[in-house]
Amino acid sequence: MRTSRPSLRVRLTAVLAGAAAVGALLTAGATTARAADVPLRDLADAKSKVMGTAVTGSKLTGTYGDIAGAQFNWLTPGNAMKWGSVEPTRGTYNWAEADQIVAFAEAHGQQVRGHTLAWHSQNPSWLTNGTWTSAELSQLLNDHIALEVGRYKGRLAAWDVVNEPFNEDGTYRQTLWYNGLGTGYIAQALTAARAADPDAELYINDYNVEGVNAKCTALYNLVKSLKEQGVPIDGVGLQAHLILGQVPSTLQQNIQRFADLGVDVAITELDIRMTLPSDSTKLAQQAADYKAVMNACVAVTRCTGVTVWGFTDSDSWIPDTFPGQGAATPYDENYAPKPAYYAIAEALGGSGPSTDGCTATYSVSSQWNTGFTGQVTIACAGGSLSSWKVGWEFGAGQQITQAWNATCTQSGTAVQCVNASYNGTVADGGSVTFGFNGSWSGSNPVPTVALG
Ligand code: 9MR
Repeated sequence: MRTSRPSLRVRLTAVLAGAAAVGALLTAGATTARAADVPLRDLADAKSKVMGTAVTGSKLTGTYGDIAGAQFNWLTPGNAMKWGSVEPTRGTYNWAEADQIVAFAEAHGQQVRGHTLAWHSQNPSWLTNGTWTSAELSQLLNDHIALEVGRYKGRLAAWDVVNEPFNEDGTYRQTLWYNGLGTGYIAQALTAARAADPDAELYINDYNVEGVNAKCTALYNLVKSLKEQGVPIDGVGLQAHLILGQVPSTLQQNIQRFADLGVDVAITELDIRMTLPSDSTKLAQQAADYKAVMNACVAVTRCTGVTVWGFTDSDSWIPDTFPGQGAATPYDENYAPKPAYYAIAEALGGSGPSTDGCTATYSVSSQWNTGFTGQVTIACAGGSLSSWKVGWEFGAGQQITQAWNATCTQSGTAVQCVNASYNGTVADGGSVTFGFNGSWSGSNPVPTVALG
């Protein structure tokens, strides 16, 4: 954190007091009640981290708005602050969605991450199709930053000033800015942003820089050189658009090396995509992946926190961009929290889903000389579940050989079964049953089953 200004933490604490009542009210809503014994934002705050999400302004009502307000203490406009959104025609501005998101954040005691000022994508066509001298381009960049950062001066905690400046091999991306102004556009943009809002933390943000690789090393060398030159740079954003099962093993080490340079690190756009359809095995892997990313951030003091790039699968860029891929966020399309949600909560010191009002009952339905068929019924009365997991110990050498309507694994005497992709939801007053075949010899006592 920079020391010349009140830290983000101090500013957050000031607004969170006012937010507590709002958060408590909203978590009582039907959809989130099962999800959040303690909202993610409160768990994160207790760990001195922030927990954010990208949002779409037009959706910030109903369940989407309730969850965004109750679970997160940091918002990033997914598209609303991009140049193409705010100045589609030269000199004609549209701030409606950006203003709305900032107002929503302030009403919910949340910080906002501005996104983004100097990028090669989602620029207005008048800008990209124009012919500009270096002097004109330089003026356009300065004016845009002065106007947009100035508009929200004192209200945004951070800005992704420069977005995605590198190619995969670590060379500079050939963009409007690089081609017209050389590498100097980066220092220029940062300097202009600092002048327009001295209190905002200024970041460079990129993807495929989560693990140590050529692109990330280029970013590291750039930040080092900017620091040495006294250019205002406060942090590095690791976007983290990840693929199932592929969290880089060097993530924590990489966060640490930036921290050691004297800058903050934020995970800015986390999502973890999978090949559709999702199933319980993939969702369990995704939960483990989310937890690994959270753990890496929690482990490094200068990692300020994690923002997910959309919190629900109904508001994610993945299916449009990667056909056949999706289910990348912590909530499903109907706003039910997925295993990834609970993994985030657990990494922040919280617990898994509450099973209050629900029970699991084990019975043997048939038995023969070496084998048996058993079943477990999960029933809810006064509670509900959006996913479930049951476990027990086979104390007499029994062994599961086959299961249906659940995925069961046995390790030694310990059995664990999780819901299939289609039967995780148990409504209040409803029940779900799964079955299995097992082997036995000697005796086949009924074990005690734990739901959790
Ligand atoms: O989520 C954004 C999506 O709605 C847009 O269509 C897309 C266009 O490029 O940009 C998405 O957000 C991007 C972010 O601004 C920068 N990093 C990559 C994100 C995913 O493309």
